[in-house]
Amino acid sequence: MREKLLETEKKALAELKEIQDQASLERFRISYLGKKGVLTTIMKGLGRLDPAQRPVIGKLANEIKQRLTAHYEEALEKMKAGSAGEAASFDVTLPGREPVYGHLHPITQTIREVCHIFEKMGFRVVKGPNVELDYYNFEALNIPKDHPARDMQDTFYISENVVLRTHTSPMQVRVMEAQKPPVSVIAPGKVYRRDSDVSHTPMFHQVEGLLVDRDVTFGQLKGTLTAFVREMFGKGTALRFRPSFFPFTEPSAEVDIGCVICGGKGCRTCGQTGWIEILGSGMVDPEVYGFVDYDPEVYSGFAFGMGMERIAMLKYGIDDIQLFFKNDMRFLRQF
Ligand code: 2U9
Repeated sequence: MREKLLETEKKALAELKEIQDQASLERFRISYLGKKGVLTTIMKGLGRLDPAQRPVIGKLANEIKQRLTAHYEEALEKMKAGSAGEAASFDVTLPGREPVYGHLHPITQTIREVCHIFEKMGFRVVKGPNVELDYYNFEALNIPKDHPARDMQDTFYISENVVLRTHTSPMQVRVMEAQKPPVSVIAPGKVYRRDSDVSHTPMFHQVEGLLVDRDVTFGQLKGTLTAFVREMFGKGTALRFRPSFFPFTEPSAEVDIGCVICGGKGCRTCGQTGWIEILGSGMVDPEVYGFVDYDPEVYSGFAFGMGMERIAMLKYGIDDIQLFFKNDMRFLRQF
């Protein structure tokens, strides 16, 4: 027992010599001097010794505990003085470390810029659920059950009647359901389609607009979108309206702007046409009014929709949509 005690003391002192930080010092205290520490455990076992041996070994154990406690306290004092010295030698006049500032993602910036332009024209921003009822996403937008857009290939189904919205249009239906005209809203947000290649991602961002009132005309649609394009892409931007088809608008038109890359001369980006499609639009199909209890004889309106990734790519001259979703700081820092 005597050897065991002396050996323990030797080992503890060797360990204490190597200790450099307060956490290790505390661990040392607990393991040697604490209530469940080595010395206390040894002392508890004294009862099993020969009665003649007990006082001798007990005394030795006590002495060792006292010596180790003194060494421990000395080490603790030294360490405290050391860290105070370190603090004293710290130069408080050194310039601070520059924090890394973040900023909004380029797509968020683009959404805000687009919304702001329409807000200045009197449109109100509305937001709604990304998980939508089939009714709001398709049925009420005059997209019947057998329409190809409803195919599992194009739409993410949550269940038979619930989908990830494929456009933000359901929100406009909800607004019309809730209020009578005049309505002028802009609906930004994420939309989902089962598409993934160099120019498509399964989730992207749209901004859609809707304006319904008495005597709304296609001329007003043209004026509104022309004002938007000129503010977004510059005063001199050329634009044209091209006939198109959407189930929820009649007549429908796609809007092209003069190619931002070649200035209209013809290049790879515009497929040598000098024009680039940026959004879709049209007069709200009277069929849609039937679903929200608006009288198509009294009211008319226009709607439009655009993809934010596409708008941002054109505005900033980016040729790969995937860059928006890779979180590569070398790309994001530029905005
Ligand atoms: C209601 C009635 C009509 C919204 C519209 C488009 C035309 C359109 C596409 C542009 C590129 C979607 O992001 S994209 O792929 N959108 O072409 N969207 S009219 O029409 C509505 C919306 C709601 C009640």
